[in-house]
Amino acid sequence: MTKQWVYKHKLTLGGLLVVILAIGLLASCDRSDEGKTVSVDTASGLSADASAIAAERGLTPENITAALKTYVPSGQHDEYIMFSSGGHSGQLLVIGLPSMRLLKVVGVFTPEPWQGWGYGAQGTMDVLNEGNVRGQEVRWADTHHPALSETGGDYDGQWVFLNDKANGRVAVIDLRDFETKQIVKNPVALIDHGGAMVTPDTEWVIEGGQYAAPLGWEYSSLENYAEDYRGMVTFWKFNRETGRIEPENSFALELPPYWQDLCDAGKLVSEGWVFCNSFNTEMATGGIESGNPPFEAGASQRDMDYLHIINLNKAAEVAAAGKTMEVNGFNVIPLETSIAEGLVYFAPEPKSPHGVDVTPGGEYMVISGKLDPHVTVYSFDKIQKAVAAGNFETDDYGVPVLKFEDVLEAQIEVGLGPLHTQFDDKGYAYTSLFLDTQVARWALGGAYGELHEEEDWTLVDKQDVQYNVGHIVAAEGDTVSPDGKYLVSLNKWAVDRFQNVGPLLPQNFQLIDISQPGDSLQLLYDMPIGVGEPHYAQIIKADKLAPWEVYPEVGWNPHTQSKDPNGIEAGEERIERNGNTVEIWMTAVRSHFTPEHVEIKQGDHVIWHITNVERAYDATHGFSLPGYNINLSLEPGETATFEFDATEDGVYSYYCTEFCSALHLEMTGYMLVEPSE
Ligand code: K7E
Ligand code: CUA
Repeated sequence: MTKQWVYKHKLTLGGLLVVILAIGLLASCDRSDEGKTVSVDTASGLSADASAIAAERGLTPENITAALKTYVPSGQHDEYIMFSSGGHSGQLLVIGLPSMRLLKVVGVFTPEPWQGWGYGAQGTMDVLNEGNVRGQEVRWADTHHPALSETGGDYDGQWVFLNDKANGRVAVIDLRDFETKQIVKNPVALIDHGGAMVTPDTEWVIEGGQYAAPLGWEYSSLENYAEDYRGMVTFWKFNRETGRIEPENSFALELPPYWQDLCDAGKLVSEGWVFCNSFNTEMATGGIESGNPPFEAGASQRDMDYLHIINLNKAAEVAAAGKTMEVNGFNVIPLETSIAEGLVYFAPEPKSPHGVDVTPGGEYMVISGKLDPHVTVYSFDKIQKAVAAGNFETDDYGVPVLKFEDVLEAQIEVGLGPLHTQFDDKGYAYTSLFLDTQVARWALGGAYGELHEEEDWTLVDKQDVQYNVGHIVAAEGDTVSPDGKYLVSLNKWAVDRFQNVGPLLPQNFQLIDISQPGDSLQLLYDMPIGVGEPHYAQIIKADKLAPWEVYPEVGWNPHTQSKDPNGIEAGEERIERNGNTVEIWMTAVRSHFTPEHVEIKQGDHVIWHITNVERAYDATHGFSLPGYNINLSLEPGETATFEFDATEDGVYSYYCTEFCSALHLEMTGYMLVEPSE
């Protein structure tokens, strides 16, 4: 029977591998392996045991090769790490490749109890409060695009940035401890989309807008759309020394009220420039209920929208020279200044575009029009020549519009609903096709033509995915030196791929082997994502990450990344009262808190510091104070502080929420709040 299932299937690469394996093993049937006798099935090359398992489970040769390519044995680590947006969860997902194992869900915009993110610990509350919107505590996010920090256009494994489309925010996550350090709220726009993307040395974090509104989202009637509503793109200045975005050194560009979509930074030959898509250049304002065309029709009437071509280096000079206006205290370069200084050019792009992706060398910008079956490739060199020649018309706002034929390099028919493009090391590009629910592999031209055998700018292969892919992401796929090897398809629909879990289904991440040239794409693995709808992800070589095993010193404050003045050593524990304020310095170690009794009075204000004095890898303690909504995660060396008013009297058991030792249940204490009467 094993013979049957090898030859029943056409000899794919996977099948070939099995056969090669068989030939290798034929030589030693019943060979002795570490003293054990292994009998080998001569047809499949698998041991008799493995053949029996494969037969029992109905696995095809393709299944078996996929399993061999993705299985990571216990104790071994993945070769790549994928950082994925957590969608509506507001978090960042960390996933190992090729195993597709979920390693962590990092708390970012949304409280996360296990990490003690947003449950009392001062630093975490401070960061979440930075993300408040005009005083509203916004505690969810629609995260779309994570961006790994780069040095010289390559991921350097130091930071990740993540945007929140819903409330126009950007977060900074430090990869020394995988914790969020900062959230900035965009002062100019309530909503964003084209973020976060970084420039090749992470000097700037790009946050493009989306649905136009008056700057600062001030009120104005939709009748005044063309005059009062505006688009924007913001450039956040990132300080690598402090690991923080500096709002005072950041700026935005005022743009026409087209709906800016994704952006990408130029690199190498196009470094210093930024490219953003737009749609709804029709400036449709909807109103189906009043007999107007609905948004989706009104916003897709024109054949062409505008690729925004931005001279970021020059814009930074103009901003530094103070040629800005202030919107909510934030520097904005007015549109007329941008036009006068030559900061912004447009190029026509078909048709309701979505993704813009710059090739690894920075020579080409690949655009996908959602309603156009082609990808359109622009040449940076031609853009520069067209700008220099001054051969352009202007849009209604006076922005120069370069001629399509002057800047076009190629158009490749890839299929229906193209969205996003990624690159590999073999001169191929990959474009997601939402409507065809496929991933297209196509051959780049120019300098990349030497890397592959196919004709330049031609379609090479298509891989079915399940179902309706949004973004795709290739290993190191946004860098100047992509690795190829793996591609993940971030599918919007799962339908029948997994056990039915009710009407709300997970999304489906599918791992695809892109290591071989030609029409060889192979689907390897499905990973359900049940915590929100991720949009984009980036994949970094795991050995570029060097996070701490424990915090550098006992008494470490993760939010300042330095020793906390209230961090203590064992033996320094104490409780001090000053009027109505009680301050506690506590330590945690296996398997006790010191002190174990905290006696206070109703109405006291309590300031409580806890230091985990452990130096052992993975010796984390939790701290829960029920009734006061406190939960901390105290990683080895960490000091955390929380404050509260003891409004309620009673007996409160605080306890460790991490199963840290055999006597973990005994790691507890009493807080006694004596009634004030
Ligand atoms: Cu296409 Cu926000 Cu990048 Cu979703 S976006 S898919
Ligand atoms: Cu410490 Cu459980």
